[in-house]
Amino acid sequence: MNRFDLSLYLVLDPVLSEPLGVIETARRAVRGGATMVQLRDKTATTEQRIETGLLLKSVLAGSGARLIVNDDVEAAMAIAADGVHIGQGDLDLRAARDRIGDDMLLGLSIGSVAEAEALDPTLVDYVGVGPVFPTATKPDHPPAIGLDGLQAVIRATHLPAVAIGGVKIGHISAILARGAKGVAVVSAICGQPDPEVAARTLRAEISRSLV
Ligand code: TZP
Ligand code: MG
Repeated sequence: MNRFDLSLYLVLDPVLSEPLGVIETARRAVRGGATMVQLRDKTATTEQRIETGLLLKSVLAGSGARLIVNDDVEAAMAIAADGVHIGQGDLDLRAARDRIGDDMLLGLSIGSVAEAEALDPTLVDYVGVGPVFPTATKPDHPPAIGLDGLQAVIRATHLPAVAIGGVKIGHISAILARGAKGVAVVSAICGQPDPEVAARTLRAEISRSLV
């Protein structure tokens, strides 16, 4: 299986990435140390995700950062992305794994111990756990689980976990202390005056917290 580093996982939101846009935001964030980049565009078509995804791929080339596509296996396959991320109920995990094969990464969103216990760990490479804190970025999100909830969910799965939802720099040391391998952020990078500086600052705090 593909190696990957969850420490600073950027989830791109096209609206929040204005005025720079997702391509320039990703370029700068990776320069600042983002290790994973997820294209998450709920309203785009597969063709549009392929177009954007190919541009992202060229921007990430040589950086070591992994490119993940949210919820669209066909777009991920078409651009030969590093992986796909799916939510609860989005797609059948087995069908997604069968379609992408063993070499692409498969990430799954979970938000409870029950969801952690229900997943087949042989199908999934990592889990996104949250929302840890309330966030305006995902208006319809289920109740935030907090740091204790994060730890409980992580302990219920042996998969590497990245924490998501309302994550700001001040939360990083507590999140990593609860067992997460990294943080996934939208608004802490997208729409920041300089996504490179934002990413570099987050990355420095992650490095400090990991020692
Ligand atoms: N899934 C759970 S919370 C969330 C997603 C995509 C949004 C996180 O955005 P932000 O701005 O980092 O709180
Ligand atoms: Mg989804």
